[in-house]
Amino acid sequence: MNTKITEILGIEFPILQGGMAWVSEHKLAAAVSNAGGAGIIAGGNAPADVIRAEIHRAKALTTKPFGLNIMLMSPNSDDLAQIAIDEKLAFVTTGAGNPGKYIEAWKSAGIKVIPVIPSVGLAKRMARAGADAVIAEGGEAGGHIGEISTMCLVPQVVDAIEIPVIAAGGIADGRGMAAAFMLGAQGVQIGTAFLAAHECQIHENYKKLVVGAKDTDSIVTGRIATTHPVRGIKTKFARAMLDLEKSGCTAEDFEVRTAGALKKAVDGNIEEGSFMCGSIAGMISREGSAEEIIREITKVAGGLLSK
Ligand code: TUI
Repeated sequence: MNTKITEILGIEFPILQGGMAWVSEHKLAAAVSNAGGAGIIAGGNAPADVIRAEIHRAKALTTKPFGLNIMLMSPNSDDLAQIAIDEKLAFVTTGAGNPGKYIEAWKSAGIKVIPVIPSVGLAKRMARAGADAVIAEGGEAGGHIGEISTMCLVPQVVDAIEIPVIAAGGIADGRGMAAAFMLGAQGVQIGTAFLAAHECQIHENYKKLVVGAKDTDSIVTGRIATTHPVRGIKTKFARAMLDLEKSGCTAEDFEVRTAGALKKAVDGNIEEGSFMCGSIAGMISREGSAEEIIREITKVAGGLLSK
């Protein structure tokens, strides 16, 4: 399982934990890093001080490398970018935008830079700007997504750039990991499967929705009313939001109705929560520790790849 990604990040298995806003906090990140993967604390929209405290808590739980995910639509991005430097983190992943303006400062500080990209064009720009690797995330992923599927995006990105590619979106077991490697990826990012980790602190209602989901239970909202579509569980609330945008509501209306909905989901609010997760949720059928999840995925992927 040694690849350029394990080498760059100094980890045992080429598995990055998804940077999921409100979900990826210190206990999950430390557990993934302690199990040999790359744990990640997600900044989301949280205030910078809250994230600094999360980083300190993670440092108390692991001596292994872990990273920070910066959601670039957050008003706190500048502060979080600086925190990564102050805290001498091993790596940064970014989402929902172009992190170009931060790359030089991160690289000077010795931080590995790994942007999430939804297209070949952005992958090329990131490679030119000095990124160490990219995460090619397909539309099967949870949360804010691009248009292209993982199966189509990953090989095109692999062909277009020289730096290593990490595949994301729809990968939750060893078969998915092996398939991603066949497409040319040198690592995978896994989010949805870690929602079912014992160390993941989300409300039991959220875990039950993920574990109980079947293949057709995720939908994408925000495609009509906004520029940032989001995939999550098809709850009554999510269907109501889809109806709302189909009825021709303004972007502002939609934002008002969905503001804070991810935090509500993490707190277990079935009526008003946005239970973001990937369309692979249908395959997640039980909870386990982060270590069990990583061991199982790498065992199966390793077996398939060695055949
Ligand atoms: O960022 C994500 N997933 C997320 S962020 C998030 S928080 C949120 N909450 C409510 C509404 C919207 C977001 C929940 N899930 N994944 C990585 C990702 N990045 N997916 C797509 C992109 C992306 C999109 C456009 C990356 C770059 C990009 O660039 C546009 C440009 O500036 O060129």
